[in-house]
Amino acid sequence: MKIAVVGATGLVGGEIMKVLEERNFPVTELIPVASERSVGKQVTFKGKQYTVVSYEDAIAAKPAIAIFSAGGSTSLKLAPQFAEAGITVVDNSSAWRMDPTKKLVVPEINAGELTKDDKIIANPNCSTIQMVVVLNPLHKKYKIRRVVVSTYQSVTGTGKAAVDQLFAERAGDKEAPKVYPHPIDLNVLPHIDVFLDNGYTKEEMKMTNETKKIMGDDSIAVTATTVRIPTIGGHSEAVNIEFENEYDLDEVRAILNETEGVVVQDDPKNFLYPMPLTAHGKDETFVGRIRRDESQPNTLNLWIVADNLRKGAATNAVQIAEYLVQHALV
Ligand code: A2P
Ligand code: 11C
Repeated sequence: MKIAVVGATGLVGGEIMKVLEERNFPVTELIPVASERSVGKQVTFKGKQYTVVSYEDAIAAKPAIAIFSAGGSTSLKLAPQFAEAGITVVDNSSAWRMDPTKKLVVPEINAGELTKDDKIIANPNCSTIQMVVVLNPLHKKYKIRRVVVSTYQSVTGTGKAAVDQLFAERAGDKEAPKVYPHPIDLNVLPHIDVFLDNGYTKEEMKMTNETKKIMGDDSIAVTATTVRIPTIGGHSEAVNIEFENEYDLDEVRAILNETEGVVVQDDPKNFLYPMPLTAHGKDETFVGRIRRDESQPNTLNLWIVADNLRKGAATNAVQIAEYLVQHALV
């Protein structure tokens, strides 16, 4: 199967090619696409060099699937052109997620909604994906009323330039180009994406709105504070969950232990809990620090970590593509 990767020279694009290779996705021809300035550059896939082409050449090559990770404005402009040519787009950007005519998919939760007619499929935001894979099985059992989440997000979520800023600052380079409005090394920024009129950031509202759409339940209240920290391995989240019904802590552990794609790491006495360093490069979502919120009934605290470039982006997108192939939807 011919597969295009749009944004192939970026951080997520590189990860998508790695994941396609590792999971042995049936790629017969890879078509890497990036901006005009990268056309002609080489990328490596399965030990072979591939030349980056323009989006026009990619459409002409008629891949079955195009996985996009080239930012929202590129997606808004190019995804419809690919779809029009009969190419199914799996899009990592925020461009189409809340469009009521597009599906927002985390395969473990709602891939069953996909049909042959879905030509642009949205991949959720990284911080949302890792949270919902843990919330969904608990919602099914105990019904979630409200979620309060604070995030600790990797600079890799911003892209290559942000990783460069962190390491340049660490090396003492004061002249290095800045993508954040403040230093990021030895600092914490309560600011991810742009500020909105309601005082929240766009990242915070993504967590609220995308969660309801993926889990198919508008009654779940979600409030978020999203924070950038100087780490690269993954995003971490402190999550407080209020259920409608009583829960049992051992049963919560058992449910999460059985949930596909979730790994419970919860042995604090032996200092075992999820961390970005240990989640880095992994496809699973890690959960630990599972404990009762003793301040009110039916409420649980836990800590979730995942590699935002993997399950938060590339892995989830490739899993959607796998589902399309396995169910003959492309
Ligand atoms: P390029 O390297 O040519 O700029 P990151 O988020 O890591 O910075 O990566 C963004 C990715 O999106 C890169 O591969 C970048 O290509 C690609 N990209 C940016 N603008 C466009 C565009 N107009 N058309 C196709 N790809 C684009
Ligand atoms: C971050 N979550 O960590 C963002 C990156 O909507 O796909 C992904 C932005 C998005 O900065």
